[in-house]
Amino acid sequence: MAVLDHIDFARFIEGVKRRNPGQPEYVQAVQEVAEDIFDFIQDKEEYHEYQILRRIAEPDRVVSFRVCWQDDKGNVRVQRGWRVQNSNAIGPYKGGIRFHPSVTESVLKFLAFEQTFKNSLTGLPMGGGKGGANFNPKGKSDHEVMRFCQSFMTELYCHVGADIDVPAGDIGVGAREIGYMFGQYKRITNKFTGVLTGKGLEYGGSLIRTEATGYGATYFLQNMLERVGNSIDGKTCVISGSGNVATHAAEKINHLGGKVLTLSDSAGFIHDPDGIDPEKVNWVKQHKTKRRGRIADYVKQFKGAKFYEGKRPWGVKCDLAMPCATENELNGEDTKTLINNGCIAVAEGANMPTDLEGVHVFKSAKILFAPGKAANGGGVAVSGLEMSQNSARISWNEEELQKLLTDIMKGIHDSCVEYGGTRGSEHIDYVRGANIAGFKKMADAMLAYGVV
Ligand code: NDP
Ligand code: 2IT
Repeated sequence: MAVLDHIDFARFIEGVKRRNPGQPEYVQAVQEVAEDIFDFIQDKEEYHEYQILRRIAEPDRVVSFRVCWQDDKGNVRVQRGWRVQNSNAIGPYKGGIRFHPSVTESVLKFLAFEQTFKNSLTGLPMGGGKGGANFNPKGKSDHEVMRFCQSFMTELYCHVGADIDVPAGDIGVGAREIGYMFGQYKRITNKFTGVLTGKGLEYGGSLIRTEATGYGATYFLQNMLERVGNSIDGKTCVISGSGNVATHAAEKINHLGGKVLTLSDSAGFIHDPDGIDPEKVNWVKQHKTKRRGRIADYVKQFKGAKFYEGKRPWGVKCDLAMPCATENELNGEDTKTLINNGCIAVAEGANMPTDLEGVHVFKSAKILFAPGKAANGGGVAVSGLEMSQNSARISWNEEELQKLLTDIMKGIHDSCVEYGGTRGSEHIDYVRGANIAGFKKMADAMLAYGVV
């Protein structure tokens, strides 16, 4: 076979930018991974010959569609929906659905790209995908959300399936939305299959799926600390977000003896110096999911806490940090502030919450830094276990699932250690470890398929 010249890094990134105009989040995600992969594949001729990196930086397909729905006043509304099927090299496409006004093709492409590496790291047979719409669920009635979900699934159903592509939740998509979408899929196809994960327990959902991402990210943090003879016990932790991932991370930090100081939403953050204990976390969960309320209301409920409007929590002095809200919520300045304030470990519950400059700061400061694709893999891992249970038409108990989740998180941690170490140093570059370990499995499967 004719072999092209080894392309250099700058030319590769230029090409990615040229082929994806106006898609900064996607370019950022590819660049962060490529920085590590270039070095790894340097002397591995097959990966060059088969253009593995170039092929990975091009989604298998992107489907986009119009989603028409009617609001409660009878107005016709139009949204745009997408499903990005990034790679099914090691299993059916798998990844969440996001409903948020900020959703664009670039955001979903970056999420599907990250998801592919994350799913590979779990060790389960899942490819990577992501979907969503620029729909804002905030302020919408249950009936409006239901009509939107039904219309969205009416467009999506022909692209997904239990052995094809299995969506789940993400920002703005939780149990309620999954229920509406599953109901519509079943209605259209007359099939009861594991086409979605994160389902209710009454209709094929798995125990601990709801908790899995936040718990898993905290287990990862604990694994990193234990490796260097440290622990979460007695440490303070700053958390951003107040949704599914943030509240379950807060819950687990409390279980493991840590003290949670902050939570946030898109309007600002609350700082509670007394600690956001389990009872307070429960209140936040109820307030954000059942009442669809705002984090600012926390200060009316619990004395001693303060709300900082329009601000992020990274200036609060802490030992540990868990960004659990959204992408690019931590920049280079924020990462320096955390380090200067004595933060020793960061585990990303969100996807790509640290921007490229921030990643470089964490890497060169050599603190314990777990990227989202490693640390937040617990959610999709339990989704993978939900798929297995659905295929076998059985349900595992909580104890079995808890054990599987902790084992999978330890497995991801150990893969990062295997590929992220440097000879002669105790330090682990978890970003490099995750990128290389995630890449290798996928790349080797692609080699087995030849040029497809
Ligand atoms: P939720 O919708 O449950 O919560 C999202 C939280 O983040 C809310 O507090 C929300 O505030 C805040 N937020 C959302 N967008 C922004 C923004 N642009 N600026 C500031 N705050 C924002 O979502 P999840 O908890 O499920 O997801 C959080 C992160 O975790 C995302 O990056 C997601 O991709 C990632 N993730 C989720 C997994 C899961 O299983 N759910 C698995 C792995 C990763 P507000 O209420 O004001 O919108
Ligand atoms: O980013 C993620 O890993 C998720 N939103 C969960 C995906 C899934 O399929 O459970």
